[in-house]
Amino acid sequence: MERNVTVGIAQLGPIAREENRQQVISRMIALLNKAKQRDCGFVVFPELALTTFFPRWYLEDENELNAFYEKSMPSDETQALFDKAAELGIGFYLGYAELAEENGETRRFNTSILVDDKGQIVGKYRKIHLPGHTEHEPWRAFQHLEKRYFEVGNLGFGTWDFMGGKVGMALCNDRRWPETYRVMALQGAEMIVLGYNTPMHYPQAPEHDHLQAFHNHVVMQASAYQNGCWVLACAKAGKEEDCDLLGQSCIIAPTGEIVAQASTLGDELIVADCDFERTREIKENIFNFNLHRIPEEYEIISRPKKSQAGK
Ligand code: CDV
Repeated sequence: MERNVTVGIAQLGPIAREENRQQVISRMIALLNKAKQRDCGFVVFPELALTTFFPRWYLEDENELNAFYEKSMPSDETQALFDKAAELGIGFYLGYAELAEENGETRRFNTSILVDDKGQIVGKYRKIHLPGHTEHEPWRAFQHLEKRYFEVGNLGFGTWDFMGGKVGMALCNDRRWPETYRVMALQGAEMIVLGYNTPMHYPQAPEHDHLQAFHNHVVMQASAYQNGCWVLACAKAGKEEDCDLLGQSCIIAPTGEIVAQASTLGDELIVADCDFERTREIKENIFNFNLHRIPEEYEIISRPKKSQAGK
């Protein structure tokens, strides 16, 4: 059976704080139309794709903060994206800020979903590795308050039967952690899809700013190879409200090779054919988990931390 999908990475350029959902969604729909012209069956959008990256501000007004979250998905505003994708027969991955009511409590998550080619949500992931800080730190050039505005995701790293393969999801900082990929690969993942917002400036270690591009690719290429997975990575890029965000959206083969890469810091579509069967080149050889993994020697990795998770 052929298990091949043409994927498009729909990198978004900067989204201004004043830009509303409708404006952003019309940019996304323009990329979906381009994806259709290039025969894509699946399109990846970035993390927190519907708004500017709001954790860069310390917001005391709850109404102002809540305006960046989605209370339902699809919502009245995002329905147009779902409708257009379904009309074109394209599935998609979308990152957004989620305001959920669970057991009578309001909860906030940095979330992504998988949507099939008929516009049905088939999978949801809530970001597990939240970077940044909880309190206002005025010494920084900009804030990174993901630990304040989101809870650690409570859905685990899942995989879904999707487009003829096994697909997993992650979000931004997750891509730097080897456990992210390995936990999904142990569940059979053949493709890991993720969106990111990565500032070029890292306030705690500015001496590493020139390494942002290198670190972005080195973690994803190594992880694709070590787990025999396709990795599809979509940036929000460019100068967003005085913060320079890394571009470099890419499609990485299970060999660790980059097969397509964005060349701008704006709205841009990159495309590649991804054959799920190519995962066998790695999964049945050098990283054949059944033959070569020695989990008895890895027990320390899964021991719980003493401190509270996420703090
Ligand atoms: N949105 C992110 O998770 N960004 C982090 C930055 C803050 C280091 C990243 O890992 O790219």
